[in-house]
Amino acid sequence: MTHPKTAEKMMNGAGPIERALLPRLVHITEAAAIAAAYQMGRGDKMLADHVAVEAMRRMLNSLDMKGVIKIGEGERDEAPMLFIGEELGTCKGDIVVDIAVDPLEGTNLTADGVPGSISVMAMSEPGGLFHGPDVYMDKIVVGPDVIRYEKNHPDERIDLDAPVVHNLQIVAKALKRSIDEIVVVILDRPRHQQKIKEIREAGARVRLVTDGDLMPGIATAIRGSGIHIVMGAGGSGEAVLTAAAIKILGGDIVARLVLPTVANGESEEMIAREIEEKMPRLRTMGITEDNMNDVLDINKLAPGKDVIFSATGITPGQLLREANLFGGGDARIHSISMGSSGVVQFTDTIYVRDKENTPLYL
Ligand code: VTB
Repeated sequence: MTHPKTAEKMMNGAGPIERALLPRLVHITEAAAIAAAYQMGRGDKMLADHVAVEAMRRMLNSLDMKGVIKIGEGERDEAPMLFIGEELGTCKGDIVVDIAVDPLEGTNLTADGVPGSISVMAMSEPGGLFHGPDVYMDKIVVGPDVIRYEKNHPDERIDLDAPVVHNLQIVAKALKRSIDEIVVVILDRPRHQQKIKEIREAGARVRLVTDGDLMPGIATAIRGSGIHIVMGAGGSGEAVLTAAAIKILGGDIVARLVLPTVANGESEEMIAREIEEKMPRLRTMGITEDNMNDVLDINKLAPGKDVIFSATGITPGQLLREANLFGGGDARIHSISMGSSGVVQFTDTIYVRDKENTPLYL
């Protein structure tokens, strides 16, 4: 039998962005993660974020491309770098990309030296990633088994507006297990109290995270991670980054924009102030009071055909090991990167400058 040449066909079918930039992308999140790892546990989240941002920006500017930040560290006037609209790259060649970054996802986690922080980014052709405002998205993230189940049962779909138990039932049936055996990840916030109660009443097990529900979202698509569904409202940028990865991995995400003051149950006055502050800008993005509550599916969140994604561990996580630092800047670092062709790489990279003193071991 001749072999099916699957890998060759996938590699040759990759889009221009994936071909040119996926191998570089992982080095960008590695550089940011190493920079942040040096600030791990120092209790200074601003500093940890700052060095990660600087490293990511330096690396992005070395790429032969014309890129623009669509999801970044904030608006131009509030973020000195990697602000929304910032243009990056050498502008050499004809690659043009939209960029979504979170140089340090989990600033508190890094500052406290506790698990779950990563450096993460995605790129696509222009228009390939949802260009949303920096508010929250309420969301549900599930793996490919659920997609397969939904295809075979068109009346049963993951639904943001359905009771929690409805969604847990679908995940349980898709994974051929009972709800008791399902693990839900959700951010530990007062705004999620009711949802957490409903999840527990439905019988599922809950893993509360203080920060960082992006990697857990990706973990729903990876068997053996022990995470089956992610629920709850978190940063909208993180939700788009999750969508980019989960689309490549064949899972699903449904989401809806929500203002933080609304999600966190703040006073009418605070809500009114946030609306006044943010709506003008939201309108420039095509988001109005009328369509703000629309459900965003994966094709809205990550419509791109040539999407690439990379995440590197800083502190230990479910999928990624922590960044190990050796003397003089040498480091060993663990990443997941992937592209629309379907290639998914786990890379265990060792930067060995000092070959005599940095031993390589398996
Ligand atoms: C979420 C989470 C992030 O911020 O976006 C959260 O995914 C936002 O919620 O990892 P709060 O405003 O309640 O913190 C993080 O925890 C940090 O970016």
